[in-house]
Amino acid sequence: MSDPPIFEPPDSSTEAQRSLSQEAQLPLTGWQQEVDRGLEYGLEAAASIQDRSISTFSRGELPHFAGINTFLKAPYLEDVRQVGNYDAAIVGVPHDSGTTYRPGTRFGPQGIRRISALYTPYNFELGVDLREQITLCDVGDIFTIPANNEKSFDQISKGIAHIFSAGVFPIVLGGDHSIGFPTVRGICRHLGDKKVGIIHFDRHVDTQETDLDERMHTCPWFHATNMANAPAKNLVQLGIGGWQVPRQGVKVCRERATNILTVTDITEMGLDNAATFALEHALDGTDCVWISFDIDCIDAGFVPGTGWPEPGGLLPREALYLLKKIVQNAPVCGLEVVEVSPPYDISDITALMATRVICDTMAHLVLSGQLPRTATPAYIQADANLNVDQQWR
Ligand SMILES: [Mn+2]
Repeated sequence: MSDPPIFEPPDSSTEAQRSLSQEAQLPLTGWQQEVDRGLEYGLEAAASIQDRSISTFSRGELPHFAGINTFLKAPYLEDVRQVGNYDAAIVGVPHDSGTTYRPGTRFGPQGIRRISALYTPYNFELGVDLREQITLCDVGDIFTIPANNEKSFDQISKGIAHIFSAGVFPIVLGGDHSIGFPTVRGICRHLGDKKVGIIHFDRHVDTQETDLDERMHTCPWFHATNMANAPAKNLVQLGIGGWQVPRQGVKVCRERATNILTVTDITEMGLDNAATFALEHALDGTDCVWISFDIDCIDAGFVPGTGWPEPGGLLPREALYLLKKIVQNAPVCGLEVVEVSPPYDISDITALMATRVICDTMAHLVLSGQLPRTATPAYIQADANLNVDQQWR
C-alpha cells in the first residue's frame, strides 16, 4: 500500500501562505519602543532572567494576565484635551439605565477591557499589527448619571462630540443600546449639513418612541433618525428577527422605510450581497457611516452575556465577514459595541466577541487606508451645532 497523497498548495494559493509572507513585511518599531519604555519605567529584570526585553515591573503587552486593564493595554489618556494626538480612541459608556430586562451593561466597558488583555495587536490572516500601524488611546469612561437617562445622554453626546471633532476615530464600549441616540447626536453636532448613515447590527429594531414611558434601549433609532443629519432612509438594520421585536417598533420601521434584513435574508442572498445592500442604502446621499453593533445580533449561544439574548442570530463568522465588507468599503466615522453584560456572561465569551468586533474594525480601517488618518475627514466640522434634535419630518 502506498501512502495517501499529501495536499501541498502552491505558494500563495492559500490565505495562510499569504499571511506567512505578509508578516515578514510588518515592522517591529512599536514593539521595540514598548520594550524600551518598559525597561526604563519598569526597571531591568533580575539577573537570572535571560530574556533581557523583560522588565521587573510589567509595563507592556506581556504577560497578558498582568497589568492595568485599558483596552488592548493602550495608554490611558487622563487629559482628554490631548485626544487629537491619536488615530483612534476607546471610550467606555457604562450606562444601563435604559435596560428593560437584564441589567449589567454598566459593567460592559470593564468586562471588554479585561478580556481584551488576551489579544495581541497582530492578526494573522489580516496581516495587520495595530501597534505598528496606528496610535490608540483609552480615555476611560463617560461620567454617566445612573438615575437619569436624559442627563446621561447629554454627557454622552458631549463626550462623543469632543472625541469626534478632534479628528479621532471614536470606539464606544457600551452600555445598553439607549446610548445609540446620544452617540449619534454627538456625531451630528459636528456634521454641519453633512449626513451620516447608520448600519445597525441587531436582533431587535430599537425604533419605538418610548418604552416603559422613557427613551430606553428599545428606542435609539426613533430619536436618532429624527435628526436631519441621520435620515431614516439611511438606517440599515441587519439580523433583525425572532420573538423580541416589539410591534410598535415595526410600525415605525414601516412608516420611515428603514432597510431591514433578517438573518434568513442575509443567508439566502449571501453575505456579499447583504453587505452591498447595507452599503448602498447607508451611503445613499450621505457622507459617512456610523456602525452600531449590538452584540445580540449574534446567536444567543455565542453571546449569553447580554440583555435580551435571542436564538437564531448570525454566526460569529457571518457577522465578522459582513463587518469586513462594510468597513473596508465605506467611510466609517465611528463604532459602538453595545449590550455586553458581564454579570450574565460565561467565561467572558460575550466580552471577547465584542473585543473581536472592535479589533477587526480597526484592522479593516487600516487595510482600507482610513487609519491612520493623514487629514481630518471633510465631513467633520469644527464648529458645534447643539440644536440637532428635531421632531420627525
Ligand atoms: Mn438588541
